[in-house]
Amino acid sequence: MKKKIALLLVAAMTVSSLVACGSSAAEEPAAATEEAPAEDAAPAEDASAEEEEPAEDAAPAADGEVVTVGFAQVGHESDWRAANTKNYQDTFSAENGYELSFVDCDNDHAVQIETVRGFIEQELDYICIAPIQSAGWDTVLQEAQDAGIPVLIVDRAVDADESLYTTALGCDMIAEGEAAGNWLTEYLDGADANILVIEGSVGASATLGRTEGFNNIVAKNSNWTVLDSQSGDFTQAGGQEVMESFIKTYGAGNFNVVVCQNDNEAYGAMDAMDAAGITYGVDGDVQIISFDATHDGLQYTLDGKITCNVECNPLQAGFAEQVIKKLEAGEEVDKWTLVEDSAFVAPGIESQYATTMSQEVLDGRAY
Ligand code: GYE
Repeated sequence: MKKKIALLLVAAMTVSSLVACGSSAAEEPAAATEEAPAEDAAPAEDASAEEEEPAEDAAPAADGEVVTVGFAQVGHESDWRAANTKNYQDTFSAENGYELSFVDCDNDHAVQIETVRGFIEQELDYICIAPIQSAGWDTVLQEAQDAGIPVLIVDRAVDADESLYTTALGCDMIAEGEAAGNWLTEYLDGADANILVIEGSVGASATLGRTEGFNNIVAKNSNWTVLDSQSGDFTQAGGQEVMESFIKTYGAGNFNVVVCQNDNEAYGAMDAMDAAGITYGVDGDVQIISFDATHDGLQYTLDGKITCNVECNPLQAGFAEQVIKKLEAGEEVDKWTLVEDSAFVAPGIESQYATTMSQEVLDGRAY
């Protein structure tokens, strides 16, 4: 059924040449099919896609054929990523009528591009890309389009022209950054802020968006200073390293807010502050803001160590499957699907922007 869809798509996009199928694809992808990426993948019972829109139709392919899907995943840098990977593997399973070629691109843009070329070469039915960085996609997206393979940009965004891909889905990263800033404005209630930011991976839309959104709110608070902003690469080790260097440079007592652009970085930052004897959390000298709101991140929020945790829902595969089912049925799909998220604050804090953490909220966390 791949060819059928391919031809339909190429026709719909009025792309001039049909003979470009196969394109200039280079080598095999880095790996294929069910490569296990993360050491700490979420346990099976955590993987239920209960926050997703349910996929109603039974069989994905009307003609009963297996639908082949390539997923060029970012890597295995975080708990969020592990939950996202597991969700894709569970959703695009053989039992559900799919053959998933999963490739962990280990946070390497060049590997990710070659992986997509490999998928094109294999003539897969659909390609999902979670872009490591937002720049540098035009050429390979054009190659996929020339080959008539629908591309779903998932989780993070690309800055390519939207005519080069079929659909995009994910959280609104700028809104997440603004949510963090709005909560801080409310919480500080006019008090000064000396802020250190541990950013995510350089060039990732999750990093760019969260930074831009937070800075939009910083600009509205003349008594806030961002002392420094450095990448911790979305990893715990990166978060710890950056925090250690911040502590050396700025010294304890000279900052009162640390923004970590994901939970794993926050764990590393907490380790660094523990080692330096700096107190943090609702009763400490430093307030930590984190992003993702994974199960462990929310445990720290419930414990009052992370004061505010802005959610990003990793259970996104159901949205991708819905798009694929629609395309299989010859239906039109939206260009953009927003995966909604919210925010959580430590017990004792009331916020118009966030839910106050409780054991019940934590128990209901699926990832
Ligand atoms: O916040 C981080 C992961 O792209 C939203 O990537 C995702 C981010 C997430 O490594 O933990």
